[in-house]
Amino acid sequence: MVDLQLFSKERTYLGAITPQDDGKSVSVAGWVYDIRELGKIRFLVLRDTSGDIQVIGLKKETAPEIFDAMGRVSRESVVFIKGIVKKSEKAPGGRELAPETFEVLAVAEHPLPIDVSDFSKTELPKRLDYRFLDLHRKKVQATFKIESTIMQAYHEFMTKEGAIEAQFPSIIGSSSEGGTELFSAQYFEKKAFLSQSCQLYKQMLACSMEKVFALFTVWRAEKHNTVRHLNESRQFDFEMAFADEFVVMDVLARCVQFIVKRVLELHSKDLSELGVTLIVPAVKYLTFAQVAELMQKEGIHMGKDDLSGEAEKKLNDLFPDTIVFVHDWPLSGKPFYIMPKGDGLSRGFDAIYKGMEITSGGQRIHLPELLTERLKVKGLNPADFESYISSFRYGAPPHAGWGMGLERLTMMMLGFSNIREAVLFPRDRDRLTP
Ligand code: AMO
Repeated sequence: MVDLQLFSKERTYLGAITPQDDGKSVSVAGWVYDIRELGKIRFLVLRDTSGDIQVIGLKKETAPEIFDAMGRVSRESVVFIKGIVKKSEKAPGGRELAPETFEVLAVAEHPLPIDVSDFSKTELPKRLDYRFLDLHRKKVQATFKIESTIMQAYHEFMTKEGAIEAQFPSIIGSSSEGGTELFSAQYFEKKAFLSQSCQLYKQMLACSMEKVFALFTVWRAEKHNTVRHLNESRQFDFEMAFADEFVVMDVLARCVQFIVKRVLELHSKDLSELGVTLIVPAVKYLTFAQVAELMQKEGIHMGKDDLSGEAEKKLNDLFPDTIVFVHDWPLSGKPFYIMPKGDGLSRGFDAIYKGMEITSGGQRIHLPELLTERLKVKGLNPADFESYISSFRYGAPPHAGWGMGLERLTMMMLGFSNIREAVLFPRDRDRLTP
């Protein structure tokens, strides 16, 4: 039986083994990716999260019980091996492993319910049904390693900006983005909802702590399945006092550029595994009216107060690898908390990256009377927002912020056509498990 405490101290990760380790004894563990039998030679490819190695069994040299076990073991079973590294020009990575012990820690049943090879053609819905197994695949691991770096880089960037990280309630008493798309919940004798965003809370916090950020889970009860919407998603939220929309658009541009740089620095192997070429995006500012004019010239339809999917794609054709900020957005197309700018315009914006909205934000209303009026215009009842409105009665500075979808950003950076590729366990109209 493998001593796990000892192993955790002695373990060598497969990706760290080089031809220079020739003759070295190593303890390794991982999943059996492939098995090949060539008469008196047995090859087995072992994988862990860092890489893989070819394990070679020779009928003449390898201990008979090990040679037998290598012939019996099933794909994706978990094995622990102690062995000697051998330099080999023919083996991938120029080295292979001659096993001296071979212990199967967990047998994978066969047949596997999905194909987990690097050339798998299993369709996404089936892969998601077996996500735990799908996660054995290199491409899938590369995706979530990169997504982890995206989250860490966001955290690092915000900390350097001097923002404080915050946690907000996920159960709320009234809508934060407008009346629709709310999941309701029973909160003792009261009716409650799952949070649509941390909008109202991050604003209240920014009015005292000045710069705040969160990675916050949101729930939207949108009934339609699309390739860009989830019913549970995560947002990078930022809010800043003494700022208008242009100040926070600049923060966003630098934030996304920082994240992309970090991914480029740390994930060249994962990016090539995914076949992705990534470059640090440029930045472009356009008013909504300018975009409307451009689209008219291009013959592309868009709404009076919203961009169409087609328009977002066109912006990417016109300005590739660019974060396109569309500002001076019509007031009617923005939520109740966005500051009006006059002439039917607002201080709200959207950011489009690689043909998709990744962020929306803007300057907020910090004036209680104006906020009450805007709530009424949007058909909402100011009485439901009393604590939020009154938070602006006692010294609330002008402030602005944004929310960026984690999965949308990952999806666009990695060129996925379906947002579900960027979520470990998606929640959509039909999917509640696993
Ligand atoms: P909004 O609703 O535009 O704004 O959301 C901000 C960003 O979050 C992502 N997003 C989604 N991703 C996947 N599935 C969904 N259903 C979904 N909904 C939103 C998008 C979007 O750009 N409180 C404001 C932000 C702010 O003004 O600070 C808000 O939630 O990338």
